[in-house]
Amino acid sequence: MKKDFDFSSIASSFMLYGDLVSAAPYGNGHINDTFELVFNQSGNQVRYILQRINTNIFRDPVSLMENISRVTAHQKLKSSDSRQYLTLVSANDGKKYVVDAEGNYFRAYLFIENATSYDILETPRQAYEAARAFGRFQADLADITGGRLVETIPDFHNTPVRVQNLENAIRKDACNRVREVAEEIDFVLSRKDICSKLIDLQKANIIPERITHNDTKLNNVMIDNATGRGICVIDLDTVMPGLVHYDFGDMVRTGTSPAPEDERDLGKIFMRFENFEALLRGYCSEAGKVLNDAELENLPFAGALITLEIGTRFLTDYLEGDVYFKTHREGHNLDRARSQFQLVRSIESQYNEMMNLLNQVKKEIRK
Ligand code: ADP
Ligand code: GN1
Ligand code: MG
Repeated sequence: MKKDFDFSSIASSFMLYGDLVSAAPYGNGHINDTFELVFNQSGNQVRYILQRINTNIFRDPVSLMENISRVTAHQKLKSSDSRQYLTLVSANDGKKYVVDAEGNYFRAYLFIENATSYDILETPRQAYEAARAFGRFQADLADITGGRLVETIPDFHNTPVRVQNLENAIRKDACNRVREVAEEIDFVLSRKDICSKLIDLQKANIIPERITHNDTKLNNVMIDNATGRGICVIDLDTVMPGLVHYDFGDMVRTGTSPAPEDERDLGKIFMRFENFEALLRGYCSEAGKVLNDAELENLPFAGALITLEIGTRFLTDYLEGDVYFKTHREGHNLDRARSQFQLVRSIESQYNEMMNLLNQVKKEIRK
């Protein structure tokens, strides 16, 4: 990560009061550069989050920030607790972002104190709470006004396009890595027929487009340290029109395995059914009532599909030379792809149990 940004100058372009005490990298995101800023405000230490938007990935940062402003303003209307939504700090010129001399886009948020974003969930209760927060997020945004949100990354969860990208990367073989990963490639291509299932249901008007978060990795929700409640959904760059399955699927991907996303010991990777149940119940407690039958019935499938899709993206990035996701060691993206595929196997093997539970939960919702 580039570290020599002029933090004093950037910070002074935002409406932040006091003296900047420190600026340090923060968090484990794969995309943006996140920093913790500490200010001395009349003797009190106050923290802020500063982020440099990754404009290689988000090509239209101005529209992206417009999306985030609209989303957070709408959330504010729905909540009386300011820790339940992100608050952007305005720049001195009234905009919600600052561009530095080198053309980097920065935004600043109030720091949500006394809350934690977990890379690995410790208890099913945390899974329930995180999923409840994401469910509420979708429900709150259902009636956002002002027209369709901008698609910040087109085809972000278009799984067939993601597989197509993998096939292109195989054909190019830019880093001569294809020969190492025949098994992984076969894993994806042998599942090609399931990849368009959700998009086909959408095209047939069986499942509707809604406003979704699209990056519901469990570390993108803050859990209150004192109450254990899921309080605030963060990382709003990909909030845009989508299918609810994209959100639920990514919760299953990141909220059910006891091992990290880049675990190399495949024996440690599996879906904990009790976490799946907690995610399903937590999510449905907020979003269940608005979902139609086809949406509900495809939630178990979504876990396998989105895990396969993200694994495919890691594998593609490995073949392309690690140009998209931040990596911290040799073969990091390949380790991530392998772990995702192991999790897909585990999710697939529990399909019947997931459907039985789904039918039970559906009856409870429809009562
Ligand atoms: P990325 O897109 O790179 O994943 P995130 O927006 O998720 O970036 O931020 C990275 C990490 O920074 C989060 O996982 C979280 O721990 C922390 N974080 C982000 N925003 C806030 C905030 N407003 N208050 C406290 N912590 C935050
Ligand atoms: C990225 O930004 P972060 O780290 O929350 C990625 C997600 C992937 C995830 C895999 C914009 O999420 O799509 O699922 O890594 N975000 C983007 O860990 O590509
Ligand atoms: Mg994140």
